Amino acid sequence: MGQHQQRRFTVGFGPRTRGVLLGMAAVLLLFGAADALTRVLGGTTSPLTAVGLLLIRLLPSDLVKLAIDLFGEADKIVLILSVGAGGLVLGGVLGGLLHRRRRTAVTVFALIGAGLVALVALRPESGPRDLIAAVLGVFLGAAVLALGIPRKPRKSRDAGLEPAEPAPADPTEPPEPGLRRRTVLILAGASALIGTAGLAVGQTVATVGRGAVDAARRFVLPTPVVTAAAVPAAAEVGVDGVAPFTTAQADLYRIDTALVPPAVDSETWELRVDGLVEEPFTLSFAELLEEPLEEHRITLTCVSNPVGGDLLGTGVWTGLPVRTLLARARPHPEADMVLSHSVDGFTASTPLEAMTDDRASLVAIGMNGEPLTAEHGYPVRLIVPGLYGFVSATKWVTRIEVTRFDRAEAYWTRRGWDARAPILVSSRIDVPGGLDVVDAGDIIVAGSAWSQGVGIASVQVRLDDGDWTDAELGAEVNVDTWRQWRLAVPVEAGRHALTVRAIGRDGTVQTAERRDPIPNSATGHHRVEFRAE
Ligand SMILES: Nc1nc2c(c(=O)[nH]1)N[C@H]1C(S)=C(S)[C@@H](COP(=O)(O)O)O[C@H]1N2
Ligand SMILES: [Mo]
Repeated sequence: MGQHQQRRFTVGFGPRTRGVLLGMAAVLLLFGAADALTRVLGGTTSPLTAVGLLLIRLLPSDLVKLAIDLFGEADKIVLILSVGAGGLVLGGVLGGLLHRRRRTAVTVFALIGAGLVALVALRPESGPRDLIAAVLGVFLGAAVLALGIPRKPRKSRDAGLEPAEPAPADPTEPPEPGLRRRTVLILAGASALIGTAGLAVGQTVATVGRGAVDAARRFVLPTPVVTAAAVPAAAEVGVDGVAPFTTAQADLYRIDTALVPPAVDSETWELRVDGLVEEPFTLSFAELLEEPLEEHRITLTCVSNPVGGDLLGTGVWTGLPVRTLLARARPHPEADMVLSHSVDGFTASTPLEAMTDDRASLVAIGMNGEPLTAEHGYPVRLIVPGLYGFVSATKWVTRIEVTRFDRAEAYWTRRGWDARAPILVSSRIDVPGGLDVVDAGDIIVAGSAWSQGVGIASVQVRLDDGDWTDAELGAEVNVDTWRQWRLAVPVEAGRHALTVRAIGRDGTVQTAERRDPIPNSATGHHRVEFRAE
């Protein structure tokens, strides 16, 4: 068997290709094993998650918002896949370097491994379990990469004792790897498989498995001292296709900068109330449950909601008025802001007034009679009527810091968004849907309108360039919730457009001017085009 034959057999599978495959397999195994181990050990943040979170932090906020707009709830999957693809490319490059620039490849891999462990360590929500998983993943990845390190031909020490190895036929040919190429390929394949399976398991448990974790944590909400009245039937206008007045927690939009909802343990959770106050204090979850809790119906809204979008929802929230806690802490007279902090590093700046006046700002533990789910802030979040979520609705809240707007800045404010962002009067057409085909004649148009804290005075609809006509309103539940509306509109066959605008109880007419969400929400009238035949 000559060198000749072997060469022919390995066409396309030279040491470099093997290195590339091993490098990619090493990265897959690193991320996959660490991800699965993180779940098995009960941690929250795997190296993959930590890199994703770092990217969210580093990427321009416009791009992050764009991704949220483009991919909606799938934005996290897209991010994870991109991180994975980037890792594979990097692993391939390092593996390819193994046989000529071994030291560089090994050093860079070691640095990346150390960097990943450091990233996990730096996450506020991660603990020893996350670290152990990350370190093990890095070691496994390193072991696979090491398989590609070429073995130097034996020399000096045993030179005199054993017959020298035959010199390679071609002196420019690099030394062969320490293991036979078949073995190497099998090991690479197996590592890649294990890594992929690990990722699949890890990521699935991290997202889908949440439901089970939530269920395990379920506790019965204490009976509130103030209960919200039932939603009167007249609040719903009875048109199919209109978003239900009450949004199920599972259907509520989710917007946050956490890839995996942090797993916060209610046993160890604490809320610190401090800053510019006379009497800083800390409250445990058990203590919070003992407080006189109240129920309030409130429509939560995201500043990123596009005109006509569905980044809002309504529920009955159970919690303790924030003003009760602030009264206990006694803010200094110069304080004008509450900076609420979360385990995930998110912060929101809320005017102090919005948490001390008589509106229903809550330290909330439940929605629609159930504990919060992990996605929506378990165990405790804030809900403030009249303000967009990014300046008020901190999930997984752990600290209420009383401060001043000229001293502190919140997460999104540092990224170009407003420091204070009251919700603007707005409305949406739910029926007909865009591009629907309807029967000519009287058609029913219906949707929702909101102006939290102020209330909706009227909703007006216009067909094509016609006059604004007042719609019929569903019963008002309170000024902090949205209001349904409907109107019968006579239409002739052909293409048409419907436009809606809302008017607040303070006389503010929803502006027609189109504007991007940044810095304090999109504006413009929702317009739906359809055809009647
Ligand atoms: N900890 C934390 N809280 C957060 C956010 C976040 O990224 N992290 N996002 C805020 C934003 S922008 C909105 S609109 C609401 C959304 O709450 P939901 O996901 O429960 O609907 O949560 C707010 N609270
Ligand atoms: Mo938001």
